Amino acid sequence: MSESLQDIARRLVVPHKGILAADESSGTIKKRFDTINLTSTVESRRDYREMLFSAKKAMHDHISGVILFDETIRQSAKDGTPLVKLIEDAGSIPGIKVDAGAIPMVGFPGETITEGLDGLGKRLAEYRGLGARFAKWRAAIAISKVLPTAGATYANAHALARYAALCQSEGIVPIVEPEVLMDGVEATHDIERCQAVTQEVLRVVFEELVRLRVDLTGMILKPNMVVPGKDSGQVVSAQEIAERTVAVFHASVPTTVPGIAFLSGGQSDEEATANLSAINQIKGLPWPITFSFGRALQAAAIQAWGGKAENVAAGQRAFLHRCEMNGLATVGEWTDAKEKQAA
Ligand code: 5MM
Repeated sequence: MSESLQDIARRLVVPHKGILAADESSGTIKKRFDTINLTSTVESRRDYREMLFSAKKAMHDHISGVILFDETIRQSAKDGTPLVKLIEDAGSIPGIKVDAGAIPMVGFPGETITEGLDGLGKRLAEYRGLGARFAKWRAAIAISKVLPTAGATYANAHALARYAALCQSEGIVPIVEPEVLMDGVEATHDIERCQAVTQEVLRVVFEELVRLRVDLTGMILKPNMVVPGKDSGQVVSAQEIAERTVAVFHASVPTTVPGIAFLSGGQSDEEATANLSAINQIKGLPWPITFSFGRALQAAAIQAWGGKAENVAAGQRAFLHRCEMNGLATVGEWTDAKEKQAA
């Protein structure tokens, strides 16, 4: 018998584990490879993902699910093993990014709308056949003095809800990702503004999810943390970030949602881990709260690997270290001392 949406969702957010967002589209992975002077090809992308997914301890102990890009879900390792099987053999769940990216929204300067709904039902059925048990759709919301507008927030929330409903009808758990950007149009906003915008965006997203009859018990929310804009110059403690983020969730996220998994959004590796840990130190949270990091899980691994076969073990060690630190953060037990000691 196939697992229920609720079972899959619960498995994605078990303590000590979180989600690896390895769904960089071709343009994004090229940017990452540029930093190590590696040409992005079908083979180099495959080698990189194989390095991550075959990191046995990291994957088995700390990665509950992996978000893949269309190319990756169809690829096999050098020895012919499908990458999806590598993930499953580690006890992790394969997932798939199904949005087609964010494009400028007509009539809304500075804002974007995420595309990809046409034919989505059929694509989801195919991805399920390829092994995907959950999916992801990201909406990007920029902050400026006048943004976001109600129109763009609503349009993105509506698309997220249509996507989520389609996923559930295909037996796939939707990860709903409304990212309020820390480095958007101006990025000079303070943490208070990020808090207010995130709360309003989540309110509208849940309103649309309910309106379109999405089963809130069979989804995962992937939000941003409440942090100041990247160029604001504001310095805040992990504890303040944690308190403001949790306050937003209490105001906007129904307790029937089985779990929350953060994006890292351009924070440094250690900041993202420290903030996640501070959030999980808050008592009485009604949701399991974990990570669904892309950059904050991979940045060190990619540098240590450097695109060279002889550095696979070094890349996997760097990946394991971040996985272990974030695993501790899921139970509020990360400390700077553990970070330094393990490094
Ligand atoms: C890994 O990056 C994902 C894909 O980005 P593009 O479609 O732009 O190539 C991205 O959606 C990611 O899953 C989330 O934003 C979280 O990643 P970060 O790096 O913010 O933790």
